[in-house]
Amino acid sequence: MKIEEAMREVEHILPRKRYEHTLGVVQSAKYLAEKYHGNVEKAELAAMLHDIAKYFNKNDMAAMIKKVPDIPDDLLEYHVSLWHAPVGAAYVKEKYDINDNDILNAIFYHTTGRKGMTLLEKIVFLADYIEPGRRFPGVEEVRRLAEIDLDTAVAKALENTIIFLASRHQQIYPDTISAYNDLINQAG
Ligand code: DGI
Ligand code: FE
Ligand code: FE
Ligand code: FE
Repeated sequence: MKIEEAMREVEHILPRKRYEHTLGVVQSAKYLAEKYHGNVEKAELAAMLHDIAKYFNKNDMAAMIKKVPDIPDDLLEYHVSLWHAPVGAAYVKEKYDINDNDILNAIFYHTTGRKGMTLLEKIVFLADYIEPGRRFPGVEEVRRLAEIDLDTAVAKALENTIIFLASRHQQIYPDTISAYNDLINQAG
């Protein structure tokens, strides 16, 4: 699938605000892919499609999670805001015949991350966090770290997310913790 085609699809599927966020993620993903020697084309396409399932119906998403073998069913026990990432990956695979696992995994893990994230997964995860339209406490520091070191920036974004969720008594999905543990620098 070409980026222009993906853009037209997403523009029709997403509300304007979410579409604008998506364009911001594409811009940041391109920037990070160039900076950290990732695949720019794949980064842009994964970013363009990453939130495609954001407003899918909750029951439809639950049905898809149960049906698709690649999506762990334990997600159903966690917050609904996690579902659109794996569901989006399964959707673009089925609907647009995207079979590139780099791209699919970058979409699949864009919300939680995971242990052993690929370069493309880190790029899309971080781009989603720091795109120009994002304004929340801590984003400036992660933007600054993104200029210095990719892993440090992803780790800080995960740390902020974990602290934010815990402070609101929200569950933390195990992949989020695994991603964090995997990326923080152990001092010996
Ligand atoms: O879809 P976006 O709004 O662009 O961003 P996202 O896909 O990164 O995150 C969606 C939401 O998921 C966001 O409010 C933070 C939340 N989230 C991220 N990791 C976890 C999480 N929520 C829970 N409950 N557990 C997590 O591990
Ligand atoms: Fe998302
Ligand atoms: Fe499943
Ligand atoms: Fe997003």
